[in-house]
Amino acid sequence: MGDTIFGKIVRREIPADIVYEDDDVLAFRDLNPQAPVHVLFVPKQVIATLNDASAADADLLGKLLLAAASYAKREGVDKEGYRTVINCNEQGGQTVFHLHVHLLAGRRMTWPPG
Ligand code: DGP
Repeated sequence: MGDTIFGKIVRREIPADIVYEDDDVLAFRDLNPQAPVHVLFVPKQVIATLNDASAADADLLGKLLLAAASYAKREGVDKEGYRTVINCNEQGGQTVFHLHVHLLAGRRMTWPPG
């Protein structure tokens, strides 16, 4: 799988505002935040897109979502609510090909997304 800017962040080769880490997951603030809280949850193991995930990645995908939910609770935005997003490929709006879950909170989200 190709390396990306997120691989460099995972390996600490470039800086990021890291807010959470465990054995499998790293979370850091988005460089171009779209909400008052905008954090990216990435697996340390590279999966390029959701299309590239398999049954063997089920635990890892679950860990990403649970890490996002735990962070939302810690930040105190769980009750008012938040959005989690995985963009996939061009029409999904994916620009970095290292799978990541966006956590967006702190403002009212619109639906449908643009
Ligand atoms: P996506 O479009 O779903 O692939 O989201 C990629 C996000 O990554 C986008 O919201 C901007 C963010 N981003 C891109 N480059 C960097 C970076 O170098 N550092 C950080 N913290 N975020 C980045």
